[in-house]
Amino acid sequence: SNGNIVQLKGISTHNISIYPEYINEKALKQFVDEYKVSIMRLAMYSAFADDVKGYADSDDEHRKELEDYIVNAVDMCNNLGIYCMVDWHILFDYDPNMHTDMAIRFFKNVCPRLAKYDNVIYEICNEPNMNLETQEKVTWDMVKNYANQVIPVIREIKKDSVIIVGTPIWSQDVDIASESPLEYDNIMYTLHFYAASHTDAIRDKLKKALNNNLPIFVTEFGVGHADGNGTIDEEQTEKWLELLNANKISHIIWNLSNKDETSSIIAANCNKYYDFTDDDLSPCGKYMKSIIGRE
Ligand code: IDC
Repeated sequence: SNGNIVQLKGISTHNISIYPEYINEKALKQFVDEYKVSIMRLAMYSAFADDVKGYADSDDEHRKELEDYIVNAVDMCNNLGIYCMVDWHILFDYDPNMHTDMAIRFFKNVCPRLAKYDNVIYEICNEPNMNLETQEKVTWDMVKNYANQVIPVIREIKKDSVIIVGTPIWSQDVDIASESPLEYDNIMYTLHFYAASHTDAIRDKLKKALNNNLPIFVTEFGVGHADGNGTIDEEQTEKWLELLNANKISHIIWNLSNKDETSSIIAANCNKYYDFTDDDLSPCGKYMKSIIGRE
């Protein structure tokens, strides 16, 4: 808002319905003070995943719990002076248009409650992707159709908040979005990468989008494989970070949990929710500290 260039770096939760405990004041304070985090992302799955219902296929009680959780998390982040990203995390509901009504309901409920905060960034569809049975892909026009219905709902309450829109496929086609951006102010576009899976070809998409002046936010990245597991690819991660940091592109690492998979930053045998020592961090978590902490 002051014309300064800002690059945010932070951590994404895993599914907040499964791992809610990690968002607490003590943990957040450590992330800010020690890890130098300037943004937290709240991944609220919109639909069923990992045996747990999402917002759209849940009941009203759970929906209210999720809304309260998000408001509380934004408040905690605000008290610590950091940003908080509210992520409508579509995934197995691959087309955002599948749950437009529910997304509108969600944003209509939470935006008024968050209106007094200036640290909120809205991400309206994590990763548009494809019907795995028919291989039919969600197009950028389909995403725009959804965005054109949801953005006005947020705008009605918060005129100038940053709103981030996912891109096809699994938030990689920023080049396509850059050829036909949305017609609103303060919109950014999502690029996601998992370093062991996504390399030069996706970086080329990013470069093309940057050449077309598309504002990009890497709202999720992994240092391992796209399935959240696999080995850490430090060489490719460093190539990505070089590109992101040279262009001051904000980025958020996946994920804050102790799930037994490569992308979790907490070691699988650690059952703490705060006061983490370096031994409590997984290899990804240790790498995370160096990624976020570097100048
Ligand atoms: C993965 C989690 C994994 C979980 C799966 C389904 O790491 O534990 O079982 O989701 O819920 C994404 C998604 C993100 C994925 C992640 C890794 O945004 O939800 O998390 N990933 O597969 N896009 C590319 C990779």
